[in-house]
Amino acid sequence: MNLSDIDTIAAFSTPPGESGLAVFRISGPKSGTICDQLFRPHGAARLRPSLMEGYTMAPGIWAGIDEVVLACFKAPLSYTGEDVYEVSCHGGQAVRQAILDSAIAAGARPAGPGEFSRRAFINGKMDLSSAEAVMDLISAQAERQAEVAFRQLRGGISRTVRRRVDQLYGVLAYLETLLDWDEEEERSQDRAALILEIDEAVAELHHLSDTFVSGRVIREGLAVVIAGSPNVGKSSLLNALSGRDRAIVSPIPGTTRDTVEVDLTLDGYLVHLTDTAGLAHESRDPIEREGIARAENALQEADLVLWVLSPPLPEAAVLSAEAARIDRLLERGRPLLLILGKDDLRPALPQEKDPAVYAAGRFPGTPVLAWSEMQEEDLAKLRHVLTTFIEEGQLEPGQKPKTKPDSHVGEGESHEILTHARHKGAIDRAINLVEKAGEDLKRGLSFDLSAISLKEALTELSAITGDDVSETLIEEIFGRFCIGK
Ligand SMILES: Nc1nc2c(ncn2[C@@H]2O[C@H](COP(=O)(O)OP(=O)(O)O)[C@@H](O)[C@H]2O)c(=O)[nH]1
Ligand SMILES: [Mg+2]
Repeated sequence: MNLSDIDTIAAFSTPPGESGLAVFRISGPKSGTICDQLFRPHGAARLRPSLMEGYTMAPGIWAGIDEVVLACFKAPLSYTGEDVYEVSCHGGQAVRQAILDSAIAAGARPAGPGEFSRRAFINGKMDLSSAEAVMDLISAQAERQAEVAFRQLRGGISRTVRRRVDQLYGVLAYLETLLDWDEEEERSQDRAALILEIDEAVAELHHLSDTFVSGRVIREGLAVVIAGSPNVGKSSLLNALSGRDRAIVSPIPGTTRDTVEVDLTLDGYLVHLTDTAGLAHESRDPIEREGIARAENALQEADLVLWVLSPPLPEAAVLSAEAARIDRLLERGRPLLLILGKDDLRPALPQEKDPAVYAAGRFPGTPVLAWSEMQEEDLAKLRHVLTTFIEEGQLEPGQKPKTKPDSHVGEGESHEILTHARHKGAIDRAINLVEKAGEDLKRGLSFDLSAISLKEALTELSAITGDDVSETLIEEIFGRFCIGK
């Protein structure tokens, strides 16, 4: 594309509303000329320094709009790789509108979502996974989300992926040299060396793919759903965990009729907590029935279920209906923690009414946690169980290595975590293809077959970094960005 074909885009990078300052950006070949029309520096500055104070003007009229600071970033040393001018103005609706209108009148076009970052990607200022991380960093609510996004913004995923790409290109080159030889000359040690390299690449790719379990939870948050019979203390549990009186608590069964959702952070991780209407009883009330249906839906989406069983246990028929519901969740492999609620009441209970005794007999092997809102240490224990679940992907600590993001940002590249389904999908498809290449080699098949699989795997991996990517995918990714980024 010819430089003169590229238009100059402009947008506010700060959100609408009143603020002390707002940032307006112009990027493209005409941004300098546009600024000459919009901006008049204080005094008679002849040279254009990189930072200037002055006024923005309505072009042609030279009526002042606002007192501003103008920063110039000359190509290619700018975010987009083009000439970029950044105006820091006062953040009010009228000023913002006047500056945007003036820039458009002077020849700029309003930028679409993600257009600045898209230009940065096209101009080689950042790779695709780093550009995706920019948006993750902007939308991060919890510390760990931000931490992982920042690592990816700095190219963590790309470096890890490119190492595998380089390794596989090496294998491919080796294969292609062997392809030029006669079959007779093929040496078994060449085949063995190739298989070894491929196995190593597959192991590394699997390792990366496995990080998605905690990576997805870090980026999207952990969906925790509290369920159980009416009046067992579910809403009290949500309030205790969130530290807010978010759900109404009362001794009247059926108080919570709809799902109640609250977002909280636990040790820097984002958790979406949902309280549900009591589940395990028949109801004729249509509103309560709708509440129960919504609870069932929430359970379908849960990453983790906290099922509360509290004393006194209900009569046998009701309890067995509840147990059948728990069985169904466990059969589907849904991670579930039995919360033995109202633990403070347990000492006075007869054995047959004790949820702990019941749970041990009916659900052996299912993790349990004693809980009372009266016992302060229980909250710390529950928070610990949840954090462990996020970090280790299981409720019982200490079995799997931690995949917690390495806080030593920039040092080494060993602990990259996949957080995007797009990246995970590409890695998994690449694994299948590389594995196939290895199997074909092991079976003594022609090198051509393995070369074809490897090339396809390389295409998959290159789509992560954007080194080989379709226009449609670029559109789709940057279209999800906000305007001004
Ligand atoms: N003794 C005791 N009472 C509790 C505890 N948690 C909740 N409750 C009481 O149990 C009743 C029902 O609580 P609620 O949270 O509304 O239960 P839900 O219907 O399951 O949401 C309320 O009167 C709460 O004060 C607890 O840990 N110990
Ligand atoms: Mg409730």
